[in-house]
Amino acid sequence: MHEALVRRPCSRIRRLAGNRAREVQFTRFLRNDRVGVEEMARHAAARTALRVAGREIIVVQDNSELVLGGRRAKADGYGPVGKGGGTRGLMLHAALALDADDDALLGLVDAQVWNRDKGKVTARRSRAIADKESQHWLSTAVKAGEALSAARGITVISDRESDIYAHFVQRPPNVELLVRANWNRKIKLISGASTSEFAFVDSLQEAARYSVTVPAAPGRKERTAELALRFSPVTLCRPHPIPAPDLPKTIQLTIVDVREVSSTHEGKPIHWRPLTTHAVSNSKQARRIVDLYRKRWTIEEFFRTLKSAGFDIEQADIGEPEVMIKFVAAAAVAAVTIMQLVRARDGTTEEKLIEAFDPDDRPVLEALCAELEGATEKQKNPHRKGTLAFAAWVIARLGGWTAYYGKPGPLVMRLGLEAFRGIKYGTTLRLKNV
Ligand SMILES: [Mn+2]
Repeated sequence: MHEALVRRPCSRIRRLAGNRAREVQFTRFLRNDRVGVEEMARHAAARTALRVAGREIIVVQDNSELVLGGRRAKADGYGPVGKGGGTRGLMLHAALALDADDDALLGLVDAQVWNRDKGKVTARRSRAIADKESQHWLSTAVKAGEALSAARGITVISDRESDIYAHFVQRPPNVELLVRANWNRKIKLISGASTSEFAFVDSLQEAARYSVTVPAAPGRKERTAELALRFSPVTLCRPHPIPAPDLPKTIQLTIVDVREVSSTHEGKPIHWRPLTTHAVSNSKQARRIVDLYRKRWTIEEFFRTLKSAGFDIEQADIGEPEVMIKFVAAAAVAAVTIMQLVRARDGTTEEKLIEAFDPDDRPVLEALCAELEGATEKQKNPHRKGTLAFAAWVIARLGGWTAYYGKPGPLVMRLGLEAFRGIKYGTTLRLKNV
């Protein structure tokens, strides 16, 4: 299944399957009760776990809505997504592991896919949904702690949606958290008095200033931003109404505040207040917290790969939510491999081939490389054997990239993997003398 997903450039199941017999086979696979999302996610996390030993790991987690349609999707039984309740689809919660030092993408840690229940959307109901869905942040942190226990350290990073008191107090002992603050919580001062979190941060002395390059984004040019840094330990008070009476009354965290000063651009200036369980005692450490938080964008890139460039998951034509849920999970696993190849293509990260391939793939990739290389320097694989960049060059060439123009993207990588799996399957057959 995973192979077929990375092989086919379109997620419509009929085309994915290729022919009627395979369509039946696929649908049977997806309908099979024993193949659940949980099992697929656990399997992927176990593969990721093989790569984390002794490394400093960050796990970036986030939610994404998969919009599948309006009235017809509703009739098929898909729950509400997006604002207004007019659109229907599924929810995906995913987490990826990265090396904190060299940013290498190591694999999927968790994927949860669900269909919101189909009742009327009322304020009270959306509150209940929010409470239930907040559990995904907590359970991903638990899974990360279990699956990646061989790591030297684990920091789980997430955006403002996950600023949940229970998230901080119930984290596993081997997991640090880094969460962008969302709520202006009550905090306790050393004097015993209390104040609000954001007013407290505003009153802190600037600890340092530094400049960063903010990359271009849709509707925004690249720019240099000057940032002012503040940080302090804080004691957060348990929110009211008490979410769960057994939670401790306070928790000690560190708050870092980074804000853009001397802003000349028109957009909103940067202002983040990351909360973390890491201790921070100087501005260098505070800056590292901000730099770690910026690595969260990888999970956004992952959702983009899944939705557009790679898989067009939102165009999938599957009328049964239960089947679609499994399809999304399988596509999530495959999308990580595509991203690993796209990221490795420039050869700047020194990632090894085994971060994304099986050991027996290596001789096949090297044999293919020899065949694909041309006479000119430009047509030679510039990367060292055994690196993921070497594999990415081969896969991109197989996917139709000429080595002359541009850089291969997710679609080329998918086509290349399709070809590679086909060739490898062929060589396996030959070796077995079939
Ligand atoms: Mn989010």
